[in-house]
Amino acid sequence: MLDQASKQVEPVVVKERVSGRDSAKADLVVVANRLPVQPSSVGSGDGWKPSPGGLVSALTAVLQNRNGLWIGWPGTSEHQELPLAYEGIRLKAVDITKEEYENFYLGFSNATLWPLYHDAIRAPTFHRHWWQTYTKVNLRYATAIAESVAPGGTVWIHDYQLQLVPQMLRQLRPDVRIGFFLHIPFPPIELFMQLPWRREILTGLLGADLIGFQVPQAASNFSRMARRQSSATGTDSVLDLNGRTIRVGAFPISVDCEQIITLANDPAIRARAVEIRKDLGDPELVLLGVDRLDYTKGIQQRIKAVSELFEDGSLSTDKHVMVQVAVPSRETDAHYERERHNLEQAVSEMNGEYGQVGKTVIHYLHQNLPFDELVALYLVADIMIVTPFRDGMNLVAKEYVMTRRDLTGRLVLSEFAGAAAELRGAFMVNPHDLEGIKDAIRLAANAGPKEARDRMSRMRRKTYRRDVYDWAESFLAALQQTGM
Ligand code: GDG
Repeated sequence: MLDQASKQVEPVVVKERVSGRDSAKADLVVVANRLPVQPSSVGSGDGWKPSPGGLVSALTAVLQNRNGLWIGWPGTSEHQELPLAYEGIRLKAVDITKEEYENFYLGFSNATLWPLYHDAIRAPTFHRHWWQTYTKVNLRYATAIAESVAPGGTVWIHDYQLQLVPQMLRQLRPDVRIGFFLHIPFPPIELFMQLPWRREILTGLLGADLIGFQVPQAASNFSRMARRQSSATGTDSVLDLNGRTIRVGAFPISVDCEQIITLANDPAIRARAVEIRKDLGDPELVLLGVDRLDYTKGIQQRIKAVSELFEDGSLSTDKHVMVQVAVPSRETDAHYERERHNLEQAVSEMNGEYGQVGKTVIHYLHQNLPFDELVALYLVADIMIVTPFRDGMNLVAKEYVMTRRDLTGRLVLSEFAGAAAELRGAFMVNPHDLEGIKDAIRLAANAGPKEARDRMSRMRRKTYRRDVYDWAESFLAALQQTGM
């Protein structure tokens, strides 16, 4: 399919003289499925607001000083005039129709690639018409980039929705440097082999000069797969494809540490944390989970574990309480709808079984909270439970650690989150092992203050050493070192 799509593309003639810098063209282009702004509220015509998150801040910062442009989908198919710039960087929209959104985004990206790349926790669905739309939309992104990047410029493409873009762009603009970063895991060979379009995806990615992953294991999975399914030769970190060198490596993403520390020290947020604790009935111990409501995050398994701890008396209604934030996500997908239904049933069973009048054992919020409120919750949480079955990194774990300046919090963390490689001070769990999760929560609850302090300070030091700005700079520095 890629070959067919590529044949339709006439290489863009680069008209500018390489020596003359055209300021209308960008020296650095960031390309992501979404733009850093989103409609204030769909259909209201109220305008745009920045998309939240450290990633947007970090990428905005690297674009600001480099004549940068961000290309992405505005998050709505309704026609609203997009601002030309955000925080001093230019924006360019790629339009996606409602039907394309269904096939490209909800379909191929989220119902084929997402489950396949997350250990096939849910069976991936393969549809040829989804794939065709994925190819078509990727080509639209590649064309938009080719029209916008300055001669010899640099392009940084993000994530699983855009894996064909590197090779498409290389054909259109062989003069530019291309980096690609995958935010989610890259699966082991046995799983990736299921994909009917595995060769096309590999060819797409191999169009980049630098391919970045969250952890070394993902980089190695990719390189092994490339050597097996394409004519690439080489090692896990350097591949040669028809005389062209492709670098492959791990660039673990992080959070905006200073911003989180500032929020965690903010008197208003600290006061809010005290208030939340009081509202929860001033318990001895607060357990917290914060996730997008996604079947990869292991939320139900965690709730079952906590529920059994109430049942066997390890936790008691008088002293312990849990809060679970489940941010609404991909709600039109049947798997997500079922996940929500089952989760809400588990929550209500737990409260029905162990709650008392005036005492809820698990507080469940199916909401997208303001970040300040999230930080207040992190400050309240004595034990943070992060138990994904598979996760590229997991920023929640790193955010929690950065809020805990007093070194009192404890983190229970899945071995299968990318963050586990760095946050060695966590109480590690295999998220499939219910008894193991229970043991880890018991251990976390019973750890003495010194042990908790030692573990937390190790995790804070490690996280603080490399924030999201370092991540972006290190990826770009590695990209600049690739050969042209
Ligand atoms: C993908 C990969 C990788 C959560 N609830 C609220 C809220 N959040 C914010 C958190 C955090 C972000 O959402 C979640 O990031 P994660 O990393 O935990 O997970 P994914 O969304 O699956 O992200 C993942 C990441 O990309 C980056 O590369 O780590 O592995 O799957 O920042 O703070 N934010 C607000 N309200 C909430 O209720 N404002």
